[in-house]
Amino acid sequence: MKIEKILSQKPKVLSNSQRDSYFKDGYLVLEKFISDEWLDRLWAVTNEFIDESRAYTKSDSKFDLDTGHKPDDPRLRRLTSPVSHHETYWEFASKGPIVDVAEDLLGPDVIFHHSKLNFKWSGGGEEVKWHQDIPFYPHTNYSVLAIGLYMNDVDDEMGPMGAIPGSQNGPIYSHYNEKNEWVGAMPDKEAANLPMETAGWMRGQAGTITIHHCRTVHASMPNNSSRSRPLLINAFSSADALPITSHPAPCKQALNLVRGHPARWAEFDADPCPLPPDWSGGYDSIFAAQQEEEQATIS
Ligand SMILES: O=C(O)CCC(=O)C(=O)O
Repeated sequence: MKIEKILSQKPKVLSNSQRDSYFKDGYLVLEKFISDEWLDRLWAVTNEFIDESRAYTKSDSKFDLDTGHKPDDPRLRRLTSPVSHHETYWEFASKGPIVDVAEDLLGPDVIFHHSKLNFKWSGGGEEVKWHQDIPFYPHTNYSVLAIGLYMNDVDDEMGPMGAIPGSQNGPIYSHYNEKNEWVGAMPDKEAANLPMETAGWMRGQAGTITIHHCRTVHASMPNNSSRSRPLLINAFSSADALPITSHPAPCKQALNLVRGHPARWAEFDADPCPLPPDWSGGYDSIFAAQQEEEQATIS
């Protein structure tokens, strides 16, 4: 949906200056936006999954294991598609307070795209290199965003999300390497030219949410602290933004309408978007792609 049209609707939870800031910078942080009650519920189910992962010795479509993962010392990179694994995650993604935020920034008709829980474990949890989300899942227009929830307090040592302000209005970069292999990150040469000194690093207490536009260039550093940094990410689009490639993390909730009405018209943006590989045969994770492990995948 076009920005002017979104802004013509009365916001539910954001102020007009917060909406202006999101559209100007391409990201927004809302400190302690999620209640302790929600956090407790999400932690209860997350702890169950961490326990379940102890029995795993290799990554699969559910658990992406970090180096050194073992039964008495679980280390997870990601729980893929949490909404597929527990109703609480889906309730949060489809009825939780983040849906109001999505509506204020995408317009009244909102589609759920995918979810992931990136742990960035203590003592070296992996970096996420500079990238944009939209090359992983191109849509007919760019009214697409991701909302992250910090489930722990996150400071500079813990690999907070960083974004380059205004980059959502700049080029969309190739996420392939010089051998034409998908690596899920901008080429190092291009990343070196980013105005790094302008990057906004999104720290915050548990319950803080981060919101980034699908074209915003973003990254996060390794977590060298002794605390893990679980970030529960849910991505949404305006209903008039239709995916044009296979869904990288298909699940029964993918592309469900979570607010408003189904679109009767698709909106097309003239700005071209690079295409990812064909995901129809499945995928791994951004971590595997960026570390150039066997297979490449979703942001
Ligand atoms: O977990 C993070 O710090 C960043 C995640 C991210 O950018 C992504 O999964 O697209």
